[in-house]
Amino acid sequence: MSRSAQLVERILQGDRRAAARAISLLENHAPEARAIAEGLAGHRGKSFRVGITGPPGAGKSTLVDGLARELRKRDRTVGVVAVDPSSPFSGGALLGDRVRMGRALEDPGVFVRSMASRGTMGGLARSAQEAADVLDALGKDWVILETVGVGQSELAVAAACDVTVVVLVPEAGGAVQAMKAGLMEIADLFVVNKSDRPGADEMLAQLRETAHYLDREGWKVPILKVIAIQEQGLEALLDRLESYHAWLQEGERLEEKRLRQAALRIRDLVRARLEERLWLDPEVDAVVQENARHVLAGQLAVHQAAINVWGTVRERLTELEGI
Ligand SMILES: Nc1nc2c(ncn2[C@@H]2O[C@H](COP(=O)(O)OP(=O)(O)OP(=O)(O)O)[C@@H](O)[C@H]2O)c(=O)[nH]1
Ligand SMILES: [Mg+2]
Repeated sequence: MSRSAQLVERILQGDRRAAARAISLLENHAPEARAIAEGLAGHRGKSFRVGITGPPGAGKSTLVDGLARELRKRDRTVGVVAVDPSSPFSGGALLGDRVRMGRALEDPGVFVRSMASRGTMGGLARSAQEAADVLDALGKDWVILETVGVGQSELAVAAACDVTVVVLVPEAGGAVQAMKAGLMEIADLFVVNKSDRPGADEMLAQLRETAHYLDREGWKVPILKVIAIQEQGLEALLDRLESYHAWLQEGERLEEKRLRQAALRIRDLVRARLEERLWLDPEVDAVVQENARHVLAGQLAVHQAAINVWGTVRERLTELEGI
């Protein structure tokens, strides 16, 4: 049996160290990464995947910690992938998250992993979902992915889950701010955290008005008042998440949602690989540079330059090795 196959075997038996190791190898695009991903392919889809996102400091980690403990009370095991935008480190939980998620971490039924969003070469969504795949294979009933809701790749992490929870706070500038950040489109459920602070009820009212227009194929997007730090509203939140899970499992909803997401993951990977291959290819780059000079000299419209580059791209594509 190959080393990757052994690692996958150990993950399937619930070996946490093997899981941690596999996540690192996947994250670093190690030579074994592809074999591990292939080994895991037949073992995904069992866990309920929850994306939690929102502005920096909204209380997401505090909420995840509370949710994890609440889930444990209901006898569910939990995996957490926390994407930290500020951290240049990767591998293992970071000190900050260790402190904030302290209580949940002591429980063997909970597995927490932090990853840095820097240096993932635009493949953040992929790395995070692959880490979630590992925790899925490890047998965690729920896998929660926490990302800060800034930037497309961070939003993509949360949007690629079975359910997306958007965490807002009273002082975040209300629903308008959330709309601008692209959070409205991806939310299946809103949490107004830090509801111990002034302005919480206004925020709730504003959100209710806006969320009224949201269309989620018949799912009415709930808006919940939470004080994560006092563990208030967590049971209600978990109840709603369970309802959403049950709703998804009616008919083909879950399957269809996952199918759309799998298609997105495939497109995303092909696009990333294409760009890596093409824009780093010296021949293509030379044509891009040459055309850029012509554009600057007023000899070419950008559109025409793109057509020229496209010609070279088509030729090079047939010569480049596969992904
Ligand atoms: N007043 C109040 N403070 C809270 C609440 N929940 C979390 N906090 C505090 O808000 C701060 C940020 O909490 P985190 O859980 O780290 O927030 P986060 O969204 O994970 O932060 P990033 O991951 O850095 O974006 C901490 O000081 C928490 O103690 C709450 O319900 N009320
Ligand atoms: Mg956090």
